[in-house]
Amino acid sequence: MRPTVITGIRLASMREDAAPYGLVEDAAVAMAEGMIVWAGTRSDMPDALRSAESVDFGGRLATPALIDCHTHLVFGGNRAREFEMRLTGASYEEVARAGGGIVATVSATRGMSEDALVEGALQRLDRLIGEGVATVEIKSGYGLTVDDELKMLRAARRLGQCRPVRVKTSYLAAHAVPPEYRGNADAYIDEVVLPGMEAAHAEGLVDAVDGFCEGIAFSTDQMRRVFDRARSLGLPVKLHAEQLSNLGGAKLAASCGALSADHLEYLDEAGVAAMAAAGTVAVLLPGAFYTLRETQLPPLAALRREGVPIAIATDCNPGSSPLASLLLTLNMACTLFRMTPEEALAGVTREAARALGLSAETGTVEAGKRAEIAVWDVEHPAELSYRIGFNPLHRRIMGEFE
Ligand code: DI6
Ligand code: FE
Repeated sequence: MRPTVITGIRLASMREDAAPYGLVEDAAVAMAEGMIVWAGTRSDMPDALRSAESVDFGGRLATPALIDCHTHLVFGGNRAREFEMRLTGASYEEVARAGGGIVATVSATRGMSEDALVEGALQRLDRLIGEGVATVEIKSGYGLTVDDELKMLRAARRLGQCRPVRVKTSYLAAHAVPPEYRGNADAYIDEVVLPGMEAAHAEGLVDAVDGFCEGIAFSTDQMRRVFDRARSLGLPVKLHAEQLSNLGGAKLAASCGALSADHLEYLDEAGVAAMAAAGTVAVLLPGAFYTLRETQLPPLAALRREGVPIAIATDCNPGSSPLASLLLTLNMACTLFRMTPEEALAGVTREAARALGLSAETGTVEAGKRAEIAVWDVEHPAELSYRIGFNPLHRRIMGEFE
């Protein structure tokens, strides 16, 4: 197939070896068969590409297409009522203990068909795609029976067929203890989480295994049992850790070679060191921090000092982060966490790809990666983080350029 070259772009390739932003003025990117075959300064372009068909973008900014590496995009109902309760004083944990919270979404999700779940999630997925997202991770975790977890994962897989987007699934049956197992988390793991994992894996529905390690959810010992089974099936693991308290979840995750540990407001030095040693990505979720009015900041200085890769994501879910905008997430990461716009953009491109085990395929604009590029009506990449409620996407390129 003949290559196509895009020109008239300022390129923020986000290559790690080319700070800041991997910026290239007057750049060109050549693609063929869905792959980037060459990227760089236009005047350096090999002669063979000069006669290729080219499209001029009039000086716009090109970045890697965005990656939302932590979402709960598939769910039933909404939790506006709980939002009201929290505004009159109840905490997230109190709502959860009173049978609301995650469990409320579980009953709504159990009551919905796979088709209805797909339809509901498409609304949110289309918002993300409309902001240049090409890859989205989607978790189960609101079914909490074998059949309902499978239903959620099938819905997630179907989303990737309904739209030109890459979906990576995470099996999150260890998200909450359902009411029928209240006080009996170990039995829930034995009777639902582990057999459900085997069934979902056998159907090709699982790209990674996740859990929620927290006082209102599962202990590190319980998560270790879940991770041991995941690893025996050859599945990568990740964990919601240190979101509301410090149970040492990140350390456990790192010791299991986790792709990522997510949330991390209460992460301590030992957890940071364990993640650094294991190469586990820190996925920070400013939408949940904002919604829960958390005041404990994730330990950014320590993460930076130890060289832990940092990604950010929407955590789109009906309770703690009803957020379907990755651009707003960039702004929140900068304003709330004091991340730099460059770190934030890396967090939804290169580092988000790393958090999903996709570094070889996507996350930067360079030869050998998939042709997944976002073209923006902005001059400088910091503008993507700076504005609030503004979507400057001009064009999203996903594989083939038509
Ligand atoms: N932490 C979160 O922030 C989400 N899940 C989790 O483990 C919240 C899910 C919800 O409230 O529905
Ligand atoms: Fe989450």
